[in-house]
Amino acid sequence: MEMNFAGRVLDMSRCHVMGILNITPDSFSDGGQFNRPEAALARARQMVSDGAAFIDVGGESTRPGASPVSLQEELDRVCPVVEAITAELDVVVSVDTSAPEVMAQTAKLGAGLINDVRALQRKGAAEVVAKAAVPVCIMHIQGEPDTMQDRPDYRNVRRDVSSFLTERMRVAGMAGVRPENILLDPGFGFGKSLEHNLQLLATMEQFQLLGHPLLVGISRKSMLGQITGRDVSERLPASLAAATISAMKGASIIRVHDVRETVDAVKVVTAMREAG
Ligand code: 7PJ
Repeated sequence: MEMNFAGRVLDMSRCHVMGILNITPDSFSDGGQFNRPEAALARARQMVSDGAAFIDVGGESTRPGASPVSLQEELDRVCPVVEAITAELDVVVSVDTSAPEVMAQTAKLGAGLINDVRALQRKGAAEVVAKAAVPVCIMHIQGEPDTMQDRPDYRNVRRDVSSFLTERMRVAGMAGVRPENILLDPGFGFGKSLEHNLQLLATMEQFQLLGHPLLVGISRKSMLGQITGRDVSERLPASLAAATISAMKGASIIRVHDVRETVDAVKVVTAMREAG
């Protein structure tokens, strides 16, 4: 199960770590201190030497209540960083965006993955991804980021998330996105109560039946705060537990803030798997 990310070919039957690089002034967990391209590049270098196979560059905060960012502002934040990382580092650059224009421009600059938490629902997004012929992560979300936690509601969360992903894959396919370029993500925390998140975690392996590699992001999320009572700065142990569970349940990419520690946790799962 290989996937080609702008020339970098990875075996998706293995588990890889994606480091989060927020280029937002209001990022909830790093305070947005990696604002300038040079500082962002330094952080990316560190994550690559810690073992990240992907760097996920994001210029829009999807935190509930975050202020919206203009297209020009998002382009100004993200493009220089994508350019700098692809020029220097041996890593797949992923771009966390829902804006078709950002997808198009960053794909031209060498981005190897489009990570859209709105599942290509913005007008023209699927067409841009198809034309760029770049892999895309389609994530489940219920509602819009600013209001999604108001009243999350499902008949059966696993089945509802599956149906949504299947429908979004159909729309992407109609626009010309090739199946071998699609990754899926159940979208932890995106319009979900703690119970919904736990049901998705418990049944994660079933999403493999959809036939695409899985990407999972749980790092430092509020569901871990709800379980442990810990503040965001003290959620590393809980994040490692969630990463380990995800790796055991077949996730191909784990999106995290703490790359070095997560790489070690994933190595234990991989070693066990290779021995068995
Ligand atoms: C996710 C994401 C996730 C994917 C964010 C945060 C919120 N992209 N972007 N999956 N979460 N694919 O990191 O807490 O879970 S932003």
